[in-house]
Amino acid sequence: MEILNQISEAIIKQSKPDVVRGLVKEALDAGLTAQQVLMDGLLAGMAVIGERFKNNEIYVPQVLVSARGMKAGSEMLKPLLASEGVKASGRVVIGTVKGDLHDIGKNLVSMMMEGKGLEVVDLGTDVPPEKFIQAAIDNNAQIICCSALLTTTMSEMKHVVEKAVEMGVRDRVTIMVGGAPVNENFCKSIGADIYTPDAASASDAAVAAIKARG
Ligand code: B1M
Repeated sequence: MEILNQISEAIIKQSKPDVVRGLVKEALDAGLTAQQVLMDGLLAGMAVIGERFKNNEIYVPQVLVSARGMKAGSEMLKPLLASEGVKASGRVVIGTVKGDLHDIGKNLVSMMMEGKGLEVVDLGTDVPPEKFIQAAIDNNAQIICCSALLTTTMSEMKHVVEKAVEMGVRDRVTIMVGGAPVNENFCKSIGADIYTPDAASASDAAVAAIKARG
């Protein structure tokens, strides 16, 4: 689909947020779903940026500009993703762990969860373990979601699990973990409850976990 390629190209070429917004609008007006625009337009472009960053073909400033375009586009999709979803009741506290400033994946998880009708309390980035736990207590949340994109920060997730034990709420919260360097084995090794590889499976797993809690 030509318009999806144009959206992906706009992200790759670091186009201004207004350009990305215009293309997203065009795609939606043409009848594409928010999910298609997200996956095959915005995320497809961001995947190319990730590869180029990895290969030192582009640097932090360029990645930041692409990330800004991605954010502008995905914010337009947020209400649509929500209305495409199914209502479910439950509350989730989400954040990127201490020392880590990556928030694009975390924001997607958050959006998909809202799309499933969950209430999401987003703590942002660089979130210390005690803040996750205190927010879960204050908001009476059933789930804590931790995102990490760096191998140097993923170990902070273990501290979140330990803090939940220390603050006496471990049995009251399901702790979910995710992000590029995280996997199932790591999840088990730190005593967290659920690992999912992407935003869609994270939102499904959160709904299932809340249902299982009754
Ligand atoms: Co950074 N960065 N970055 N970066 N960055 C990575 C992660 C890296 C892999 C690039 C590379 O070298 N190949 C590398 C990490 C290496 C490692 O640790 N193994 C890296 C590095 C090294 C760094 C810095 C240290 C660079 C520097 O300063 N020298 C620095 C660290 C800053 C800090 O956090 N303290 C840094 C900075 C940045 C920017 C600020 C420039 C920018 C972030 C902007 C922002 O987030 N607002 C940035 C970006 C954009 C990236 C890449 C290019 C893209 C990340 C992204 O947003 N992907 C990334 C390379 C890459 O991933 N290929 C890279 C798109 C996003 C949708 O995917 O976040 O993986 P992701 O989320 C996925 C899943 O992982 C999952 O769902 C999402 C999709 O559905 N998911 C969850 C995420 N959280 C989940 C939680 C869940 C479940 C699923 O449950 C709770």
